[in-house]
Amino acid sequence: MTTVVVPEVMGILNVTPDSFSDGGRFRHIDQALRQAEQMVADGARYVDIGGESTRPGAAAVSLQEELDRVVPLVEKLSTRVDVLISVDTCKTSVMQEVLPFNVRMINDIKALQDEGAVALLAQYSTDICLMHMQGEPRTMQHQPHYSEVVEDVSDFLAERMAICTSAGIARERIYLDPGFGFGKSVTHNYQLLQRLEQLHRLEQPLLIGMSRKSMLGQVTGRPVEERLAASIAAATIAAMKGARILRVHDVKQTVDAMNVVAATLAGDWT
Ligand code: 7PM
Repeated sequence: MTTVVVPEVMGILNVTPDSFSDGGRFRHIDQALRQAEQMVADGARYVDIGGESTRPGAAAVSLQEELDRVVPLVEKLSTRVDVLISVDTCKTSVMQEVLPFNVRMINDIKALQDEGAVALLAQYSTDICLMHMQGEPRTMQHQPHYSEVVEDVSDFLAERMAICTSAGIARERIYLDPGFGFGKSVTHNYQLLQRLEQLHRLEQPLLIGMSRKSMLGQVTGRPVEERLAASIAAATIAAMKGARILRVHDVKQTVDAMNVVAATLAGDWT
């Protein structure tokens, strides 16, 4: 039997009422727990919990509101569901409240740039995802500009990683993410996907999120609720280019695709 590595699947569990594709259906904890259980049954290794909408143009969520949405869910999930918990936040005070629970990853679209975030994470052993974003969520899609997008994203991630390791965060804890859709034109996104391998030069595992994003809507002409096939294509491409974790809405279908990738890479089925 040949063993091959295909990406782990991270299911997106959004607890924001204005989440762009789930319409706030998971506002209630019980529903969120059931959703997490289903994701595990479908083959997710992680669930990613985010209480702040990062939709381009979205209003910022207050700290108290984010805490109210996220902390009780993390607490219950950590004792009741056998899954690795990722918390999607860029606020140091939210990290501080969830880290004492059994959290495996802090997924930060601002790459630990909030004050005190790096120092806080240095005191824990949680994994960290450092994501690239140009600008701020509210305005990031207005005229994104790069001298060379893959180089620029790579340089940013290398710099954030250096700041983390200098503060005492072990390299083994760090995942990198080019941040598809975050301050990028459609062309920038496809240049990043075309040359994803280039990010392996940083020698860290890659976490990739393209599920239902507008880069898929643009090339298919589909609205967000009709982007499953495009999302599976994008996930498969990222897998073939060596991504370690795929952050997705549609866990079951993505896991099926990853089983096809695994059989292909192995040239075998077991
Ligand atoms: C509205 C627009 C709501 C965009 C949500 C989003 C990523 C992430 C998000 C990603 C990592 C989405 C995004 N995307 N974290 N959080 N990487 N690490 O489509 O690509 O889910 S939020």
